[in-house]
Amino acid sequence: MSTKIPKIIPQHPAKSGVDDTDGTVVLERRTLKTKPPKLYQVVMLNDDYTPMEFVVIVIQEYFGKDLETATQIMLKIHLDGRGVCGVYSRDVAATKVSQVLDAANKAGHPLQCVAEPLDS
Ligand code: TYC
Repeated sequence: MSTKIPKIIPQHPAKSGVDDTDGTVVLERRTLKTKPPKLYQVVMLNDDYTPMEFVVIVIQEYFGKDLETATQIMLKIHLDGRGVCGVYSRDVAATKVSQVLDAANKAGHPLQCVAEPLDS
């Protein structure tokens, strides 16, 4: 007695499904849709102790802002409690956070920043 084993035909994923022509079935379906990577904003937080000049230097150094823009961001953080320094992919945002926290720790300042996912 012989058992009939359905043949698996490699197909273009978008065309996966039942092949009516010879009765064989494609068992695997892969989607072609790739979503753009999630973005993260690096948010810096205010505190009462970190010098304004230090925050401005950090924003210039790690977020590529010029002096005027860095000063505006620092003042926004000082007044509102928080401010966005930049928007990046997850890994880059995490690296920026580490760099800022490292620099702040080494200088003995309590400056904090976090990466927050953006809705996409
Ligand atoms: N509030 C601080 C001060 O008055 C300045 C400051 C600004 C600290 C932004 C942190 O993320 C910060 N010295």
